[in-house]
Amino acid sequence: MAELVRLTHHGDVAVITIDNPPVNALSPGVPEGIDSALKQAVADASIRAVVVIGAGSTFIAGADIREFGKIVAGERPKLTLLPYLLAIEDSPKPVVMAIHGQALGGGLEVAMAGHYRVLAAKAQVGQPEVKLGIIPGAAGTQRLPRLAGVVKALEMCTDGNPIKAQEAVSLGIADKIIEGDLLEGAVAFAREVAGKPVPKTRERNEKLQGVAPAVFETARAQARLKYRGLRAPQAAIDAIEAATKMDFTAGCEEEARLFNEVLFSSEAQALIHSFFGERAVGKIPGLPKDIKPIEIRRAAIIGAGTMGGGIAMNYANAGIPVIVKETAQEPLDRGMGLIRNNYAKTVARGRLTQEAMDQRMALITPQLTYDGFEQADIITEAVFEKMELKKQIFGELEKIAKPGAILATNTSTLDIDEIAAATSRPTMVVGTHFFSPANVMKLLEVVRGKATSPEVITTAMGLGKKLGKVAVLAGNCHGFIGNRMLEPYFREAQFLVEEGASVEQVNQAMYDFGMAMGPLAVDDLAGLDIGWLIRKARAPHMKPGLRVPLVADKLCEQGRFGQKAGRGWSKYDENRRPSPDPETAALIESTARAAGIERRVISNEEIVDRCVFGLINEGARIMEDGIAQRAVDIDITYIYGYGFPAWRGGPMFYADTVGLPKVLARIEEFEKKHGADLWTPAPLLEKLVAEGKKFKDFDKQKEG
Ligand code: ZOZ
Ligand code: NAD
Repeated sequence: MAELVRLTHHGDVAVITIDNPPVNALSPGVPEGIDSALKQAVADASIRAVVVIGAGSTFIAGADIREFGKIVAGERPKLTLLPYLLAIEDSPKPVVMAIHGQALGGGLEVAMAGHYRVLAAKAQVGQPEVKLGIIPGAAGTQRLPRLAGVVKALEMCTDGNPIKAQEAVSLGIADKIIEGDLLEGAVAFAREVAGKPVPKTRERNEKLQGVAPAVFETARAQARLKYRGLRAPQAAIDAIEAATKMDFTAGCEEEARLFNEVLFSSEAQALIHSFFGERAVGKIPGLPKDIKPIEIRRAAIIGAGTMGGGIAMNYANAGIPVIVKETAQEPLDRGMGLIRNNYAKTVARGRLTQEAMDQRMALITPQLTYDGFEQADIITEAVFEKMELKKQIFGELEKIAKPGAILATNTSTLDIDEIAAATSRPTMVVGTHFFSPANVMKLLEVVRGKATSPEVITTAMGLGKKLGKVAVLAGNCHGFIGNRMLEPYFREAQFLVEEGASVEQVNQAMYDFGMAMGPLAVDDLAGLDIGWLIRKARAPHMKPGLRVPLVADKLCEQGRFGQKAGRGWSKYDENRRPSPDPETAALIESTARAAGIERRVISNEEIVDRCVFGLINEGARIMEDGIAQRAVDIDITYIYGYGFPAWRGGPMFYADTVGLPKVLARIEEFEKKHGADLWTPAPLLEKLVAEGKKFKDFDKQKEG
């Protein structure tokens, strides 16, 4: 195995290089390696200063996140990074940290233990631990406020976002930006400071003085709002407050106590699962590794509605020219107007320059013809959700698209194979299911048909990354992964109101569980007419006598299509603020009474269990059917596409956390009460329970 840490001499400067690909994480052996190299450098009389640098594309991306799971499982002792960092700071010879790429988490903690920090112009530094449900554990909460000030440290440790080199220098986190060769610049800098007394971050207390207690109270209140239900941001604030109240050693002890508390939390396990899950979904078992993706230089979209417009923005944002075709001038103008408005809002918020907006708008060509489609590498259909229309369009595309162009559909439910059969090139057909609003939502569900070629699958998955999305691969069935699971979720939400819960109670219970919005609020936002159309199309295929929700169709018959109509499950004012709608409540009651449904008091626990266990049971079937490759694919789909709380790890991880025997028992209870048609436990769930296994064991087996 290659050495994790190397020591070389550049004249009178020692250079310690960390070489632990891909991101120089502080895996076992790295801190020890730095320590031993430093000891050698200090003992060497020919050396006057030390530079620490990362090999490859980055400095240090933090602790090795894989180790955390082992610590929690009791397979590894606690990490002890702090003593090594104290040794760096206590070095009598100056230690210059030379940072390119990222210094994140433990990486920034290592950097702050050095006496100086120099940065490459594109470097970034940050304390992203909260995103993993933990806090800095090697004095980050004690050293960062000493360098950057308490307010900035609070911001960086609670939002977890990195900052750029220039800001790091102006805040005092780093000393200077090196233009040109970083190592050369760092060595020259080290020579300049050699022989001078070494500044120690832990002894710099000026920025800790006179901080009003209100600063922490405000930070806590903001974090409660912004990071609903999360403990780690609060713990990070506690640790930074400790830095202002205790000496450095006591502050570090307090930080370690808080670090251990959060490390063992279910929030941290879930967020760490999400971190690796987000990366795991890109790995597709069974696809040859050496496939060359098709290069996407030009794109075209059919339909400039809600989705077509958002998808066009994705391409423009990635610098890819895109044509948008409509049937008539009016919808085309409306679509382009929406795109322009969306960009203008971002400019007004200061998140985009006018110049960048103009460049992006210039990449989008609106038109009523197929002109230029023959040059597109990918054509995405985003017209109404009607099979006949989609087939007609794919038939037309066949004649226009160049050979080798990907023919994608944004359908949310329809059969990809049936659409593909409308062309003579089914291998080129794929579902690229964007989520609304497509310019914002991070999920891209890539749907493979039975004929979709490996090149097309690989390209579509890679396209997700190019467009800044997380792409998950799904198989072809009604609703694929995400919307198929949504069916029992929405169904139960509606049954619950028919059985006596109020619309507000159902929404609030699911919001309190952690969902971004309650299910009936989502329905109102998306538009009740969408589900109505789908239900009408599916009605002939439904099992006769099966209990179906009764109220949604009635709301639609009255034109209560949700937010856009000002009324749906709730009432909406001109600012789209909801309030309870007595007319809806009366309609629910009369409908339930007429259907002979007994109304009763329903607990929030029942609401959560029926909605979430409905999702989980269908998720297990989806795994069994091979529609989802792994449980983690479902988790990531739900976190990024449906507002499932990442700190619960996604529905399948949540089921593992609750315990599959408990989940099964509750589903069996629902089966007895509400019938086998709706609640028969998924055979995979029963099998895993019988074997004493979890969904995550299923994933391990899949990965071999
Ligand atoms: O990978 C991106 C990133 O953001 N990584 C995570 C950074 C982070 O969260 N760091 C904080 C870690 S926690 C910490 O450091 C706690 C702490 O305070 C230490 C305290 C010690 C304990 C004291 C106890 C008392 C990054 C921006 C770096 C790179 O992005 P890219 O898009 O270029 O690449 P990715 O994300 O695809 O990553 C490439 C491969 O590297 C794996 N990886 C990344 N960061 C890792 C890591 N593996 C372990 N540990 C990390 N910190 C990543 O999973 C991916 O692997 P493959 O197998 O999918 O290729
Ligand atoms: P929409 O009604 O907002 O837009 C559809 C657009 O397609 C309209 O502007 C219409 O004029 C245009 N159109 C119809 N026939 C056309 C043709 N032959 N040529 C060119 N343009 C044509 O619909 P939407 O919400 O954008 O949905 C589009 C697709 O995306 C559907 O398949 C839908 O199921 C799917 N989808 C929608 C959402 C959502 O939340 N809205 C989310 C994911 C997927």
